[in-house]
Amino acid sequence: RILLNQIGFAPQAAKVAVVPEVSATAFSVINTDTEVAVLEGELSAFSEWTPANQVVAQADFSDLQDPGTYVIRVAGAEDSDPFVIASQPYKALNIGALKAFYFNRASSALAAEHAGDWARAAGHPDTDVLVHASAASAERPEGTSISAPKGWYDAGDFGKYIVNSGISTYTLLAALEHHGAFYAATDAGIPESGNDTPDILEEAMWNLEWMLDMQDPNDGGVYHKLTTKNFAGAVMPAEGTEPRYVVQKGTSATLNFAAVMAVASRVVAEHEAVYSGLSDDMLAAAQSAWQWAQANPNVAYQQPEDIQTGGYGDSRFEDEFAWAAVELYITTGDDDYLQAANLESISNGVPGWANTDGLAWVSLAKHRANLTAAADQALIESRIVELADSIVADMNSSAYGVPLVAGNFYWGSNGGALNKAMMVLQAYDYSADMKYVNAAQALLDYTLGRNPTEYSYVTGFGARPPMHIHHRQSEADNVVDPVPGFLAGGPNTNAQNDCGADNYPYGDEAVARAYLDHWCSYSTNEVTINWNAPLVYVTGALESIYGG
Ligand code: G3I
Ligand code: 9MR
Repeated sequence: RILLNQIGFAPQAAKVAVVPEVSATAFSVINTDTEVAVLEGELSAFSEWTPANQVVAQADFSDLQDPGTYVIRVAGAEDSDPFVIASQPYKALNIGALKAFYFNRASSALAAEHAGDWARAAGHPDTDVLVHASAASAERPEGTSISAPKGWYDAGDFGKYIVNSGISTYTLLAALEHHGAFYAATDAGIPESGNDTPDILEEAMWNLEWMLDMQDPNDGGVYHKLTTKNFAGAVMPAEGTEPRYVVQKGTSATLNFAAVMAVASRVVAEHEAVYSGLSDDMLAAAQSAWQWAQANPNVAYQQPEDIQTGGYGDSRFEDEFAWAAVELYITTGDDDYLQAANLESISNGVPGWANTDGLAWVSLAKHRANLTAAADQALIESRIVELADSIVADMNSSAYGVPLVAGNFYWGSNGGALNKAMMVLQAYDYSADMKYVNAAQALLDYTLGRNPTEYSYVTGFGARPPMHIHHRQSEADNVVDPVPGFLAGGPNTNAQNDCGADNYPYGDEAVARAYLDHWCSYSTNEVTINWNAPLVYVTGALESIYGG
């Protein structure tokens, strides 16, 4: 099959399809209404993309800009899926991806008015959460009850994990900070839509309110997670009624919290009339978390013996220290935080829940016009541009035209691809060079169908989306379609034996095909907030850049 982005393209976007090995050397683009070929072109030379073990050529039809619905045709191959060229091609996807967060809200019923077929009862009030032995303190002994409602379920499970909430919430807030005009005009159809604040901020607020309750007011430390002892079965949220605990304070959770609250403080400050006093409270919370981490700089999360849910353990803290310091510096203008960030020793890289260095550079670059004189502007630019140029180079040497290499196919690879897209877009801000936008477009194309599994990896979007994501609501709700707007984790070469050894298409060692659309495959087909967040970011950024 000819592979491409199954949704389509903005008129001025780079447009590429991938063509399997055939003897033809030309392609045509057919308007599906008229059956007329509106563009004919030469295929690139065929070459191998090792992650897919496939020899392919590219059909570049960027010149076609007329709005319409089309397919790509090559003699000897099956036609591509139909796609559109249209203005705002990713507006609905951006809203869907944001709305996935709403669908994963804890402590709230979802009304049919907002949730449609996926309306459901409230689950996990989390107003009576027990302090686990690992989190006990003099003021809050083991078994004490605290209240920490709201927040998003992390993923297909019902846990609420601070570390992963950190990058996810940051990415939504960054989307708003970077592309405010786009989000001011977005109506996501959530309960708060129509008030005076952007929906993306309202959605982030659902999690920020929970995060604030995860800080122990007695010392500023932040609990690593709020969880049951074991994963629930495939039940609806309201049926997940096992006791919930807050577990162990740690350095990584506390610094994630500090970073996100520092960002939230400056974002909320723009809406002081609505959130009176909250900006100051968030900054104070960020600062007391920072103080706790100064006093406890090396407390790695150790999963207690009686807790089996997600670990999110991380023992490298320089990146979280740098990120928190940078966000506090940007929000306060205090050079002491800049010094503490020790930026010369911090590299830039594609972020993930355990690697937050890149987030520090993103924030510095975006706020560069307002930094103090002590900031090394040349260093910031070089960190951003060097990473982006390496991504562009990977795109140019890939037969698929997609900047992904064999090492990128780990648990959550689709989230990794979109975080890469987010990072390459930061360089566009410095030079307005479209090569950076084209690389981000290629990565989005990859997740929406320009990949060897032929899936568009987002539920409800594209011709061939996943139907059986590892997501408890989707599995338990008796609705055929999964909850829409979720990005599946994607190919994973370290896939667990979660569906049995015979059930994986791994035999050919094509790493980009190591994916299974089945509920059992949590290592390739789960969904999480931290993979959906860059889907929101990238779709909003491309809409904002292409305009129209
Ligand atoms: O980052 C390294 C990379 O540098 C290296 O090249 C690669 C090669 O092995 O490994 C990468 O690390 C992987 C890491 O994910 C990447 O973030 C680990 O192998 C992999 O085991 C790890 O998987 C994590 C998984 O939990 C198991 O711990 C996922 O990131 C993480 O998203 C997932 O999180 C779970 C929660 O625990 C529970 N809730 C659901 C959620 C999603 O499945
Ligand atoms: O559903 C769980 C998923 O959220 C996690 O990412 C995954 C790995 O920690 O574990 C899943 O839970 C499985 C458990 O680990 C083993 N028994 C089957 C569970 C899935 O049904």
